[in-house]
Amino acid sequence: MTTSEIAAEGGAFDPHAIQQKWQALWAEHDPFRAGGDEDTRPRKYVLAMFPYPSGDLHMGHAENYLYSDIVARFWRHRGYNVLNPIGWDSFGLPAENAAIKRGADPREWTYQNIDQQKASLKQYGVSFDWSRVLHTSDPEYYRWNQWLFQRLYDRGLAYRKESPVNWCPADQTVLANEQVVDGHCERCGAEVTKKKLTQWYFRITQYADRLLDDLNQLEGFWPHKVLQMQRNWIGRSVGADIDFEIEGRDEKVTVFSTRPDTLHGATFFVVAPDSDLASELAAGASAEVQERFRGYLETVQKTSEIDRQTADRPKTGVFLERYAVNPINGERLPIWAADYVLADYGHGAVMAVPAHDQRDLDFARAFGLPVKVVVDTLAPLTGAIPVIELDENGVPIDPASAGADDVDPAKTGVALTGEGRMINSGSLNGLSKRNAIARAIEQLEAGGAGRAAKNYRLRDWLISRQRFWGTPIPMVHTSDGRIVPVPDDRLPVELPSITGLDLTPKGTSPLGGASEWVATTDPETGEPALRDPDTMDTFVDSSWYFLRFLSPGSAAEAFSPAEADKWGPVDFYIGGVEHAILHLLYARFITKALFDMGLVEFTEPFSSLINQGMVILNGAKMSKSKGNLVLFQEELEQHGADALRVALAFAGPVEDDKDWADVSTTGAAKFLARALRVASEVTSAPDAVWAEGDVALRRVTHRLWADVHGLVEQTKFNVVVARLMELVNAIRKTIDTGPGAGDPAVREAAEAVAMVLDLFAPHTAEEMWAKLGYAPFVGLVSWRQPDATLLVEESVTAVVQVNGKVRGTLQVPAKISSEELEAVARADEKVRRSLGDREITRVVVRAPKVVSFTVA
Ligand code: ANZ
Repeated sequence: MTTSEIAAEGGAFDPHAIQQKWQALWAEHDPFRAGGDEDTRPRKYVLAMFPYPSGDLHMGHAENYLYSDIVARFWRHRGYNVLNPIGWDSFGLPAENAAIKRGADPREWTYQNIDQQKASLKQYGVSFDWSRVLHTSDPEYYRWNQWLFQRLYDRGLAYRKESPVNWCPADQTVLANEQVVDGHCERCGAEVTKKKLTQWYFRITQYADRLLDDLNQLEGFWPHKVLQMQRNWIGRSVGADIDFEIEGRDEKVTVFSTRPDTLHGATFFVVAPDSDLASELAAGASAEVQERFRGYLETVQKTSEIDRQTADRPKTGVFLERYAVNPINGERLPIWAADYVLADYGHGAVMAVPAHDQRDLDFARAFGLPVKVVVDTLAPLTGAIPVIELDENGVPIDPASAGADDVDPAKTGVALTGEGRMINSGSLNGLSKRNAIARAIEQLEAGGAGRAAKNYRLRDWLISRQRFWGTPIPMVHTSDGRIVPVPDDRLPVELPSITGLDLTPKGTSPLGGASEWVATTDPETGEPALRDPDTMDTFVDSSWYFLRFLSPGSAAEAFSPAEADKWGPVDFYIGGVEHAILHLLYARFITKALFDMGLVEFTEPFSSLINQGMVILNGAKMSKSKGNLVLFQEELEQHGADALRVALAFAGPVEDDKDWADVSTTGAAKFLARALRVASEVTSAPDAVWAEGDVALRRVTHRLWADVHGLVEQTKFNVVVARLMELVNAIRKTIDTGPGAGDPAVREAAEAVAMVLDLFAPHTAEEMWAKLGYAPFVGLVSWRQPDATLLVEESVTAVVQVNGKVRGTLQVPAKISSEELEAVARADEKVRRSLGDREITRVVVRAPKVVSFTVA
């Protein structure tokens, strides 16, 4: 059915006319603007992750901004002063790549798309506070990225270093670890290589412990999966740093180990081939080994980190003809270079304990190195529950009968990683693994050869990019080799015009080619100097944008700490699970850094988080290349905003994927037409006293009032829509076959529909509200309280028959299910007596009235 047919059927439902009318009124009166200091209502900050302006909105956006709008509208109805802002994450590669293709300015593409998305969001009826719009690519915004950079630089949290970085050969830019997925560029899919470059970093590792520990506060408020992904990403390991002497070298080499208890079992030593240490050690070896090492290093440099960490890959390596000395027993350990040790984890070197570490064992077996067991994993620990192992036939292996050979890792190839008691380990002998770890650390500390240490998988955040369309890094390289910040009063460092600039990726920033722009002066001496040509990772922009919304357009500060105190942290944040790691981790880090600067009073930016599912089509992800897109604008034009919104909200739980093939926009449009029609039929006067009305209808209305708060707070939006449909049907029934349209209960119910429908179909809801004789806006009306006397469940009398004779009656809730009714009947004392122990051959249940048993 088309909308015009629906309009004909519903009488007055013309979604486009209603939409235009109410959107014009909202634009004129601005009812959804957040209140200022004069507003005494409590505050709520509702936020959906801001969009990237790539073309028009898609169905994923439709879903995201619908959900945040439902929540924003809900809190307004609850009497809160709600902040629901919108902005654009408008720097980044797609704009630049589109510009290169068409020889245009990335600005044009970006701002055109922003305008289109803005118009679409307005048509969609989202209750944003439009007075706070921001675009991260505006100098007025990115100047504060530069300010943030300087504040981090002041505190040693922004720094430059040379190190091997992930390099995307297609996009010709560096990538953060987070932007490398399975060895490939997250954006373009090209295989990522390593390149040694000097880059700018943010020292997020300094916050690793806090980023990890504070996740506990979010338990129950963020999806558990996201918390777990953050934990794994930070990847804290606890153990010891142990210093080893290297024969013929003055400086000691430190290794990180989670198993200092196994020090006596170390039989060799491994360094990452691509570490400086490996090259240095190799340089002292024979010509032949040097040659072999060089060849090996070349292969390793072409191997991805993922491959290097793959467990079942054959082990490779080169003996460097050098020895390390075990600090605990003076044993000489041959030093190998092998690629399973990574240069940038721990210290890029390990003590190898083949008996108890699988990778070391594989290596030892491949190169014939000794294996020494130091933990007897067969020795029971007091109080420990014995683990019974099964052989390949499923027969329990008796630990007492298992000979040492059965478990010797050198023979079985299986490292002993379990619990047990220390053996062959001098003074550690007899201790459990856990106690031995503690004792070994004490011994190392006492001997000055080691200390307790933690290690993280998390790396510092590489923020410089060799691309044009981003925030220029506000640093200056002086002619005498200093690197100095651009003073605050000279910010922003604005991007130059693209005239005469070649944006094609070349491995260095295109900004370097803007010679007039690059040429500047040393802020301290006034001597000629050069600007840093790199731009910032766009995740910097989104790491603090939620604070900028609090001080829209301020030229004096990035955000007002006083406003942050009033509004922050964000109460309800919603977005895609694709941001589970990067964006959230960076925003959490920057919030903590700002907390340490005394600028915000909270340490976590988002108090609660929801990840919405995806909108898919026939089981498949929608994509331009597959040509299976459902177009937002088309849907909007065909069915109107409200039908689209209701259909999406009704399609299923927020977190689930929604298959557009199962979504019924026509069904939603019909429902809206019915809702509007009942409102127009109401004949009683506004502000009626309805205590007298039809009780059955009143019960449905008040059950909605009783449940709706909880349902929305648990984001069960689809259930709320179902309850609205139920209520509209009940109203229809009362009008058609009950006391009629003049009954006060009809008005009461229709008003409830309008007030709650506002969450999903705000234009229709406003129209209903007007038809019911009230002044706008229903979006600002406080919701009603349920009448407790109407919530008591209605009960009915059910009859129980045995072989056709009435044997009992039961008082049961009117809504009882057949299963429940049968169970209640079977449990009834009188019924049980008349059934006796005869066999029941048939049961017929007609809830809530009859249960009929046939017995033999
Ligand atoms: C000796 C040892 C004995 C180890 C044992 C483990 C078991 P996680 O838990 O991932 O932090 N290691 C240290 N640095 C490394 C590097 N750069 N590349 C590869 N491996 C490295 O792992 C920590 C363990 O990984 C460390 O503890 C070290 O091996 C190894 F029975 O030291 B262990």
